[in-house]
Amino acid sequence: MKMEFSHELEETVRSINEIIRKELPKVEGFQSTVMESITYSLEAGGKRIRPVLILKSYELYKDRYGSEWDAFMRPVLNSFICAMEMIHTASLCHDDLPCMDGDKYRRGRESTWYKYGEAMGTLCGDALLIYPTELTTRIFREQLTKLFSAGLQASAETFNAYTLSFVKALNILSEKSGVYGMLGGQVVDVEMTGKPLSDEQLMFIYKLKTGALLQASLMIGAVLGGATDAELEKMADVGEKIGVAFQIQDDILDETSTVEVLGKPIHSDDENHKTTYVSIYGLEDAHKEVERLSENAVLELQNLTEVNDDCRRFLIELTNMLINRKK
Ligand code: GRG
Repeated sequence: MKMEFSHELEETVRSINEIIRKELPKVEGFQSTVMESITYSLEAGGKRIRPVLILKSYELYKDRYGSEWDAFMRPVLNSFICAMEMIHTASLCHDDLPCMDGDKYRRGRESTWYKYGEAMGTLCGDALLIYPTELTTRIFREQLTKLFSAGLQASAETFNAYTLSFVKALNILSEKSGVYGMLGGQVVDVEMTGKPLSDEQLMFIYKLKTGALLQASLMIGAVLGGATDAELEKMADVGEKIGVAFQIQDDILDETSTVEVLGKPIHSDDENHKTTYVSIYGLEDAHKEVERLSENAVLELQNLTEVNDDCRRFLIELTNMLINRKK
């Protein structure tokens, strides 16, 4: 019997939280404060949208290559699930700093810098940015070591396929986080604060600042699941649309929601003199654009071929949920 979407999402998030908890660096040593702040930031109850996208886009493709592929890739996938949530959380830590938005509350509790001080808030973000490389490369190395020490004679072809998928995934994660991704979008956002934006500049910010990590999540799952380059392109398209829709919905919520529901300050765009889709086009057109982008993303998901139908259905429901989300 098929699980109801909301129940399946809850179960998926629960399993993702377990995966993340296992990989948190232990709170120990002279530098334990930074580990404590990492745990605090990561366990603050985010929605885990990006990890869910990684997991489900992996499951769209992974059946093609059988259980051997899955046995090798699953721990690698889990490391990317943690890595993505860490980088996302790093961006929230830095975004909340007094030199950026100066927000004191996030995810319903004190933001990291407000609880641990500005220096530790900065270092926590830095740590969450570099730990993903440490984690993903360690897990991949361990998987390769296991493969060889078990005496399994992986063919050169299999070895190359694993390695290529891993390198592509790490490359996507880095590129979409950095100057050609989230960070690049934030740079323009910071520089243009208080100034009018052209449509092109606004879309640049939305695609990069918010869209890049959501897009990267779908791409990383697909690449670890063994999708072809052409299929990867399609996931990139879907991800971009979901990403921009997600940010416009974020703008709508900043205007229409409450601190209690969002767990962070409202009207912050206005107070920070940010030009947003809502401030340019108004709420009604913003709603319409979120719907238009999501419908297009759903259409593209429906057109994917040779993918797992249950995962496709889940991703379509998730896309519909994101446009109607209240937080
Ligand atoms: C750390 C590489 C790096 C760069 C820092 C500060 C910064 C550059 C970027 C900020 C990017 C940013 C905060 C974009 C907003 C994206 C957004 C809408 C976040 C909210 O995501 P949700 O709703 O949050 O998924 P939860 O709390 O549910 O995880």
